Amino acid sequence: MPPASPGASCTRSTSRSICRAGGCRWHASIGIALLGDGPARLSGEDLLRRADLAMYAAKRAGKGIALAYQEGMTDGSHELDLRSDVSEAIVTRSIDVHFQPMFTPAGSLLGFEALSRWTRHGKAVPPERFIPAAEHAGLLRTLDEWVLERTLTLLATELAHPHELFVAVNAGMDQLTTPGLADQLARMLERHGLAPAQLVLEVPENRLYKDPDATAATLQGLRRLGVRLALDDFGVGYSSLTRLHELPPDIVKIDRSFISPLGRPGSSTDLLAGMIDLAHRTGAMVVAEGVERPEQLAEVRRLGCDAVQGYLLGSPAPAAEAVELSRVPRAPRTRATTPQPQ
Ligand code: G
Ligand code: MN
Repeated sequence: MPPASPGASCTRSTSRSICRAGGCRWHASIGIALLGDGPARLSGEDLLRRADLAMYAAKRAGKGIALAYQEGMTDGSHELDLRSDVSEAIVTRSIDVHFQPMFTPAGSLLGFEALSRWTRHGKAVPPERFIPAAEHAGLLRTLDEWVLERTLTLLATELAHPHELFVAVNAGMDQLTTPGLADQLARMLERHGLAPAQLVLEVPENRLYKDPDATAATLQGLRRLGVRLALDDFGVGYSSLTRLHELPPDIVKIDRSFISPLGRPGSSTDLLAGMIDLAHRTGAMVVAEGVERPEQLAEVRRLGCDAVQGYLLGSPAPAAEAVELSRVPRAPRTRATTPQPQ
């Protein structure tokens, strides 16, 4: 808290916590706003509003403390509005599912990653904002189920050559700790006439770290079913090697931060080559994420990645574009589980 300068006007806004039975405990949350901090003179009303915002921030920070107003403080109502809007969008199924293609380095289509997209008041809201809001609203599971259903429907009924392709969905923490997930997926896949290996569940390393026991049980169930598991954003989370050892995953998706320097003068490929080798030795198929430039594609091809994904080859796009892409004639291939790790 910045020290109050002598003579500065000071507005305080306080609140008390509830009085609990069995002994009253009072807390004061104090919000402080100073006059004369900024270039423009504040009105009394603005000064009080700032003190109020600082008080709300103090309450959210755990009560019983004093906080001085800082630029950008809000009363939290934006978050509540976002939560309520995303809840409505989920319940009314107005969250869109886009699909980003994955290819072999030689250019054959392998499958698509499903990514939820939400437009609010005409503007796209990034998933990093609306996914936590959905989680807070208790609706992340509903959203994940909707994305899964939409994705399996696309593969089974809309894409050309469905049995040669796979689809990947990003698994939420809720899903991974749900005991009946494997049974639920088995029923859905059967209903859509799809083989379990045609579904890939993408899990970032960090998520596995949060509740290892509960997730381990779910992952074993998925493995028995034959749904494939992809370790997402590989290389930037905790205990990458432990995950490779314990799971081991069917697919390793190398985080784009390892791909972006490729082809730049002086950039070394030693670490990436080692990661690819390590993943291959565990039997995994390796996907390079975030391929944006031709030099990167040339490098990941040279280093032996099995699949590529990124804006250079295709951005996440509405289902109609995925359907269009699936119709493009291509070299004959075997079934959806290709390419096999080398
Ligand atoms: O964590 P995960 O790999 O599932 O993240 C997928 C996200 O990455 C999506 O939001 C997608 O829009 C974004 N994305 C996909 N391809 C690229 C790319 O080539 N570059 C960058 N920077 N982001 C990408
Ligand atoms: Mn992913």
